Amino acid sequence: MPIGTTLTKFLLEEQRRYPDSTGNFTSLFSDLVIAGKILSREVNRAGLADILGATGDKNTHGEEVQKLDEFANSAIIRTMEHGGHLSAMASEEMEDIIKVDSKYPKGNYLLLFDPLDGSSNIDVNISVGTIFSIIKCDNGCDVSTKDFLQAGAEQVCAGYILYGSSTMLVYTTGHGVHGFTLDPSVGEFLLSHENIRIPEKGKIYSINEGNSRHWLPGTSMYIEKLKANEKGPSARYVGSLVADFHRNLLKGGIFLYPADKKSKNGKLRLLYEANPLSFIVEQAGGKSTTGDKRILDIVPDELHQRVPLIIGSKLDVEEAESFWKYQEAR
Ligand code: P6P
Repeated sequence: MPIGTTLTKFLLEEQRRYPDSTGNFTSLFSDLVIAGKILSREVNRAGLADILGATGDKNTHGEEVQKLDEFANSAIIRTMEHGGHLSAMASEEMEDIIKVDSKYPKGNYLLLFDPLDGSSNIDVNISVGTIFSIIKCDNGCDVSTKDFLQAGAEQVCAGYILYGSSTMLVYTTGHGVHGFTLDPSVGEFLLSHENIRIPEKGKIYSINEGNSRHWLPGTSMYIEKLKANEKGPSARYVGSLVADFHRNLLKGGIFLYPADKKSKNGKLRLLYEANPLSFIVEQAGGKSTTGDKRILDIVPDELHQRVPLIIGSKLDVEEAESFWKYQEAR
């Protein structure tokens, strides 16, 4: 498709590939795009509105809730709940699933999302992002938490919206990874990166070296090996998952948030962080693992479970995996 094609047109072209499609998914995705445009506006004016800073509340994980976090969470729920395509949603900001109110029609999709990942960076104007995952629910509208506990390989769609120097939406439905850049002057996401492929090997590694005192031996050995190499990679770590992932997706590289002595399952969440990014990276030719297991094969036990995440260029991830035999029992 030509550069500059609108996301709406791209989605309709995608839909035409399936003669028996109902258009439900396209409509669902279009609602999500509206939420992304709303969040882009708010994130880009956060410094002006009384929307910076923390609310003083804590989220389900005891983390400080930033005002924009709260706005993003409710904006997505409000935009998505009446479309008639979802039975329920799950948000990083909320302990329990959000069932679509009975006053609205329901559909057979479930939406999982991290409304504003990296939100601690908001006040210092560092890129943040929304991450989303769409799965099917088989039993119609009688949905419960267990319907969300599907392996990442079951995802219908995964994507993220990066609020950076420009706002980009990147997604996959299993037919490649495609990137769209928001043109605020027309209020449309325009095709800018069709069929993104991650380089097989990169020159960037991303890990919080401040945690090195907690690292297990395999992690330490791998990072030391990278550093010992004369032509080794550069370190790049924003502390905002979507920003670090997106840079590595386009340029090649590896992002690691491994299990360590302090966090036996790492920090990042399986269902609405690791799974969607893993679907994307595999569709782009990359790899995503816990160090021992393919992320997309993990059958979740709970909605907000954490998982170690090593994700990026295929050869880089495979090299990291070769060191995981040295990890002591956690
Ligand atoms: P640390 C942001 O809080 C986040 O969830 C991700 O966006 C980011 O990759 C990670 O945590 C950073 O965590 O412990 O390195 O500050």
